[in-house]
Amino acid sequence: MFLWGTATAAYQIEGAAAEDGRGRSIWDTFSHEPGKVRDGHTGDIACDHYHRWPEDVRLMADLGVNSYRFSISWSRVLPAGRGAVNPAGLDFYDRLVDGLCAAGIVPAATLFHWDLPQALEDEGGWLNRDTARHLADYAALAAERLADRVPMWITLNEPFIHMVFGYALGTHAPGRTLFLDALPAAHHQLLGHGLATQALRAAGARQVLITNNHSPVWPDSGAPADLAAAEAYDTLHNRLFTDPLLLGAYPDLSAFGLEAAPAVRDGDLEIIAQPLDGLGVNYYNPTRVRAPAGDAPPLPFEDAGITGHPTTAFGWPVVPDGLRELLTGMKDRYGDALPPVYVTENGCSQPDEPGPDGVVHDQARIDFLAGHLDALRAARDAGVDVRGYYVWSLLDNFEWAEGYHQRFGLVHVDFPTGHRTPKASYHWLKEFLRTPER
Ligand code: PNW
Repeated sequence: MFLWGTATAAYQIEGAAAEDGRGRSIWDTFSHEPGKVRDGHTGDIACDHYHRWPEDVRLMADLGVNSYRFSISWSRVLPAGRGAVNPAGLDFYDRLVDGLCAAGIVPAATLFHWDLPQALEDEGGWLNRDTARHLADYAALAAERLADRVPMWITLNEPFIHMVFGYALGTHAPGRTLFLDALPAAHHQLLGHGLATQALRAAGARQVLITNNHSPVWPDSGAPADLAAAEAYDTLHNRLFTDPLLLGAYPDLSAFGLEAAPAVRDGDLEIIAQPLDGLGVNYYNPTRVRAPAGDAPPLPFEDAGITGHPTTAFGWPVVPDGLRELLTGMKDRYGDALPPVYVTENGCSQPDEPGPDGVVHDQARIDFLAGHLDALRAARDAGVDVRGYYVWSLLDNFEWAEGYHQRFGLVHVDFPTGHRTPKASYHWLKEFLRTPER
């Protein structure tokens, strides 16, 4: 059965930040620090999904999706990241999973969608190798409770974006500005993925995946310097987090002045490269890259920007065929080592306010989805084994450093009342999901 779903993440929708024993995460800390999130928005209340989840399950059932990708808040389940369990936290996900199953929706649970327990950050976060082991212990706990009903487990969401924004540039929690010294956070996340995979399987998880963010990379010209820049960017964005999983080795990092990936110990790559049941791929847009200006540039590439395409409210270029290019390119690169692919996120932000008729006429989102679904079809027809597609996102939600300013939902959410109204794109997708040929 092809999985058609919507995706969300705990900190972006749940709210109830201090309720029922939930511990603090790095996003609670970061969002409450003045100047970090636009207009001081926080996820304290968000979509109040913690209380309104039955309505959200009904919205998905009515939409006609057969799967839902959500994330578990680590600090709701383990307030200090390890040690004492918060039973009320596990109970919440238990109720949600039961509700999904009753509605015929296959749950796909992500363990880590960027909301590290603050207590673990205080010990170094992903710069500390021990965090990998704590992820595995948390994975075992979650799976022991839920794996009888949750067939699909995703260890990490976009470790690349988490490393770059959280540890290299500091625009996301935990707000560190380490630039290339952030790289141990790459290896420790991957090690955590490997250890968590073992723990999940031991606890009865049927399918284990990881979700990586990928972007087709376009050189700005055919000049050798631009080609080298594109290759360097491709290494960082696409290969750094996927080669170790599928090929058992890090890509060549010499363009970054490194002889080897930092923090790697003997035996780590065997743990990281265990077989996967699927690869989650998040696609938003391609990246055009050129050679950097100056004599001693900090990085071996520069963003050249993409013109000639429509853009989302975020300013991201809309290039539907990039999804086909990405998926067929991954099959070319990894061949038989590429497991079944699940597009675990794809979507766009739009300034969606209801019109005078109370309806959000998000035609640009309909065009976005129609184009990307065509590209998905083309990739499948070209022989890529794609088994799922999840729209980001079910609801307008807390869009990280942008707060509530970027709206990605198929369903409009009025903040802070939390009132939900399906947008035109929701009705369009519902029709799409009803058609037998897709
Ligand atoms: C993803 N980029 O993040 C995340 O998984 C979601 O939580 C998030 O809400 C969604 O995409 C929309 O932003 C990304 O700059 C953040 O390329 C940044 C990028 C890509 C994905």
